Amino acid sequence: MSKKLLLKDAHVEGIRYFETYRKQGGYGAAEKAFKMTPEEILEEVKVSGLRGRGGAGFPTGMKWSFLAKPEGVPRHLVVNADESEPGTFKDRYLMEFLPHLLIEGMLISSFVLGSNVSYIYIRGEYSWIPDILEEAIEEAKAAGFLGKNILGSGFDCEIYVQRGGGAYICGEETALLESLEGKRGNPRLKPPFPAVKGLWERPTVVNNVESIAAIVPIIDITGAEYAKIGVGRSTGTKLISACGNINKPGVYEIDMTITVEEFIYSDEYCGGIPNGKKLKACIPGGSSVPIVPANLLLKTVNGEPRYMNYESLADGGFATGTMMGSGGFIVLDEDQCVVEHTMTLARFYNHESCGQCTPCREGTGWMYKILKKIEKGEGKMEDIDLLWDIQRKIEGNTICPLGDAAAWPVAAAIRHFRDEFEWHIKNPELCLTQNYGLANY
Ligand code: L3W
Ligand code: SF4
Repeated sequence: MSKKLLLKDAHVEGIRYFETYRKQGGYGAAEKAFKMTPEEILEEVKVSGLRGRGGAGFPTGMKWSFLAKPEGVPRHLVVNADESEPGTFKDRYLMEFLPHLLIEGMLISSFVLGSNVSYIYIRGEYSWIPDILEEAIEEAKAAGFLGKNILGSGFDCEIYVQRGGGAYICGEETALLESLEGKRGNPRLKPPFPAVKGLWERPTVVNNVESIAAIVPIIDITGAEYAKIGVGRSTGTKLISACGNINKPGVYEIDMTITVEEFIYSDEYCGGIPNGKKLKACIPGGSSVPIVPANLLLKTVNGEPRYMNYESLADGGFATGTMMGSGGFIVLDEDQCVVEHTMTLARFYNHESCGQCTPCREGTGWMYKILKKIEKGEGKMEDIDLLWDIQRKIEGNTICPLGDAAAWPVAAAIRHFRDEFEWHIKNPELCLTQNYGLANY
C-alpha cells in the first residue's frame, strides 16, 4: 500500500473547511515553517528532491533558488491551476477537496520566495472551484494565516484567484503570465525564464498545484524523510489521474515504487480492464507524452519491470520509453484504434495552437488532415512517411512545448503501431468511421 501524504485526509467529512482541516493538524506545517528562516525551508525543499508535478519534473528547490532578487522589485508566486492536459484531473481533485492544503503550501512557499501577493490561475472550465478556493482564502485570512503580519512574523501575504478563458495554451507558464497580465495568452520566448522576468517583468515562480501542496508534508515530516519515500530521483508521492479502459477511474496517490502492472491490475488502484479485455497501450503522463504498447509498458527494454516513476517510464528514451509527465494515465484496451486516437489528439493540438510559430501552426493542422484521411480509409502508404517527416520538423523548432506535445504522440503511434496505419490504408472498406463521414471531427 502506497504511503499517503497529500490525500491522507481527503475523505474526512468537511475537510474542505478550515475548522476540520485545522482539527486534522492543518496549518501545523505553516506554524513550523514560520519558526524557520526562508533559507532553512528552501534547504528542506531541495533535500526532499521534489520535482515539478505539472509535467516537466524540474526540481522545485532549484527553481526557487533561481529566483532573482533585485532591490525594491516585488516577487510573485503563481500557482498553475490551468489543468487542461487531456487525461489529467488530479489538481482539480486537490483544489475541490483539499483547498486548504494548497493555501497552506502557498503560504509557506510565498514566505520562502518573499511573495506578498500570490496568484492561483485556474482554468475557466473549472467553473465551480474558484468559489471553493476563495471561501478557503477568506477562512485562512480570518484565522490569521493570510493577510498582514502572519503569525506575528511581520510577513504579509494575499492570495488572488484568476479564472482563465478556456485555452489549453495558458497552462504554458509564460502564456499563463501573459493572460494574468490581461493579454492574449501567447507564450514568450525563454530565456528569460519567469524566475528572472515573469509577471509584469518581476521575478516570478510558477509552480503546479500539486507541487505547492507537497510543500506541506515536506515541512511536516522534513525533506530528508520525504526523500526516503520513492526511489532514486523520483522522491515522495505522486498523484495519478487514471482513466480510459479501467474498472476504477480516479485519482490515486502512489509512492513511485510500484510497477505499472500493479497500478493497472491491482484493486487498490485501477482494478484491471473491464470485460477481461487485453491491454493494448497506455499514455502514462497526459496526452502530450508518447503512447507505449503493452509489451513495453509492463517491462523495460532491458526486460526489467517498468515502474511508475520518472526514470523507469522514460527508460530507453523517447524511442521506446515515455514520460511521467503530469500523471494523466490513459489506458487503451485491445479494441481501441490507435489511428483514431492519434487523430483526435492531433485535432486537439491543432485547435489549441496559438499560431505564433509556423511549424506548430501549419504542422498540427497538416498532421490532423492526414490522420483524418487515413482514419477515413482515404490514405496512401506515403502518407505515413509524410506524417513522420512533419512531426520531426515540428519537434524542437517551436517557441513552446506545445509543438513537441503535438509531435510526440504522432511519432510514437507510428513507431509502435505502424501496422495499424497500414491496415487502414489497405482496408479502406473496413474503416468504421468511413460511413460516418467523420462529421464530428
Ligand atoms: C530558471 C532556468 N528556470 C527551466 C523552469 C521553467 C519551468 C520549469 C520546467 O513544460 C512540460 C512540457 C509538456 N532558469 C530554467 C528554469 N526552468 N530552466 O523549469 O521547464 P521546461 O521548459 O522543462 O518545461 P515547461 O515549459 O514547464 C511543461 C509537459 O510538461 N506536459 C504538460 C502538461 C500540461 C499540464 C496541464 O495542462 N496543466 O499539466 C505533460 O507532460 O509537454 O514538456 O518552470 O521556467 N535555466
Ligand atoms: Fe504557439 Fe504552438 Fe508556437 Fe507554442 S509551439 S508558441 S502553441 S504556435
